[in-house]
Parts: sequence; structure tokens; C-alpha cells
Amino acid sequence: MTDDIRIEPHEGWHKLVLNRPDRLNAVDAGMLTRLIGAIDAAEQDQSVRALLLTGEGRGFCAGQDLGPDVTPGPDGPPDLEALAGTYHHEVVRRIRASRLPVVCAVNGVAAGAGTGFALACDIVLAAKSARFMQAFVKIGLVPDTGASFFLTHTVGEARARALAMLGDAISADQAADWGMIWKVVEDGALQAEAEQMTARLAQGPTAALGSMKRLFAVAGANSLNAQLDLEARLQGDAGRSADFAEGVRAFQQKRAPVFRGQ
Ligand code: T3D
Repeated sequence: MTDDIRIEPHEGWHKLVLNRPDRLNAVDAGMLTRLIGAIDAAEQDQSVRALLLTGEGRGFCAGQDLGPDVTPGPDGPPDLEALAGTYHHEVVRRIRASRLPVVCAVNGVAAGAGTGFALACDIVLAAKSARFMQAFVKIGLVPDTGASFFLTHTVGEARARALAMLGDAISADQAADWGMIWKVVEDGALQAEAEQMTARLAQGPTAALGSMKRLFAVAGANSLNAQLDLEARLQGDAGRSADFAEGVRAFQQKRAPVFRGQ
């Protein structure tokens, strides 16, 4: 049994670790199948209320493993449309559609698909020494794993185009300055801070956090009126939750709320 995806269960949340440090956690189809399985398992387990994604060693993820999956064989070139659609993009879809808040701790270089996996997450922290790189152009590919979408929405089109076309790496500080990620953390403090944040989210109003994901998923494309309608509908759902009742009770009683995620 390979452990290239390590699942570390904690009280109320799971840490998912990309674990192929000798290749800077470059991913192949098998590894992505196991990552999708780990996300699905957490999704179905009601005791899990948040996820943390990170990498082992000095890299976060160097993108697609440039090995057998993408090497031309006797039958011709690899089918990258199928590879991306079946594996890389399913990870992005799972994270975005998840009912769970997903934190990403970018512990080192995030290249190619690695950047897409990170930016698919809800809150991205990066170690000071981490770098983000649209490596695709260097091997004659186009951005995938959501990179063209996420970058356009986070850093704007001018920067997104240059990042994709030049393939230059940017520092974690630059990524934070440009609004691509939430925060830069000193290397030695990254995992502890990301774990604390994930544990905090795991004690939050899980259903409301899930609804926030639904709001932000469409906020960039919706008209204001459509977004107001959706906010009203999801606020209606939140208003009927036990967590809302508890939140208001706790406020009135001047104590911290104990959310159960319902
Ligand atoms: O269908 C589809 O969607 C296709 C897939 C597309 C998505 C993609 O992700 S395409 C982009 C694929 N990734 C890359 O092109 C990045 C390749 N890696 C690099 O450019 C560099 O490794 C980094 C800039 C990320 C880091 O550089 P550095 O100097 O810190 O480390 P290194 O020495 O290059 O790498 C360390 C080891 O990891 C090295 O192995 P070795 O020599 O010690 O045995 C290197 O070969 C290995 N490694 C790094 N990236 C990959 C990899 N092995 C396989 N695949 C990789 N992507």
C-alpha cells in the first residue's frame, strides 16, 4: 500500500499530505486517485468539519509527474485532455464543491498543477520560502488545474497572462501582495499556524461555511441582483440552523458559541 497521500486524522478535521518528497510531491494518476478518495471519505464523514492540504519535505507540489503518464508511447502522444479532466480537475472540483472549508499550507514550491491545487482551497497560507510558478510554458503546455481561472480572479488578467506566458516564479510575499493567497508565515511556524486555523474552522458553523463556498463560487460571474437573491436564500438556510440559534444564544449570554455544524 503506497502512502503518497498521507491522511492524518485530528479531532474534527483531517490533514491530507502530498507525500512524494523526493519529487517535490509531483503527482501522477494513482496519487490523484488516492487524493480524490481521501477528500471523498472526509466529505462523507460527518465528524470531519475541515480539511488541511499540505506537502511533505521542501516542496508543496511540482505539478504533474513528468514521467510515464505524460511520456509518448508506442500508441502516440499522451491524452492530456483525459488526464487533466479525470484527475487534476476532479481534485479542483472536489475541493470547490466540498461542504468543508479547506485550508492549504504551501510549504515550498508550487509549480504547474501544484498552484492550481493550492488556489482551489479556501484559505491559502504559504511559507516565506515558498514559490509559485506557472511551469506549463516551459514544457509547451497551457495552464490547467484551474490556473487561468484562479489567477485571473485573484491577481488580475495582466499579471495572470505574464505569469502564464513567462513561467517565472514569484515569491510567497509577492503572491500575498498581489492578493493570490491569504498570508505568508515564517517557515518554521507554517504547519502549526495552518493546523490552528483548520482546527478553528472545524469548530465553526460548518453548514454556513459550506454556504459561503457556494456564494464565492459564483460571486465573480453573477450580477449583483442574482448574488443578492442567492445570499438571501442561503441566509434563510443559515437562519434555520441550530448553529445560528446557538450563536445568538451565546452572544446574549456573553459566552463563546459551541457550534455543532448543523
Ligand atoms: O494532462 C495534464 O494536465 C498534464 C499535466 C499538466 C499539469 C502540470 O503540472 S504541467 C507542469 C509540470 N511541472 C513542471 O514542469 C515542473 C518541473 N519541475 C521544476 O521545474 C523544478 O523541479 C522546480 C522549479 C519545481 C523546483 O526546482 P528545484 O531546483 O528546487 O528542484 P529540482 O532539483 O528541479 O527537483 C528536485 C527533484 O524533484 C528532482 O529529482 P532528482 O534529480 O533529485 O532525482 C526533479 O527531477 C524532481 N521533480 C521536480 N519536478 C518534477 C520532478 N519529477 C517528476 N515530475 C516533476 N514535475
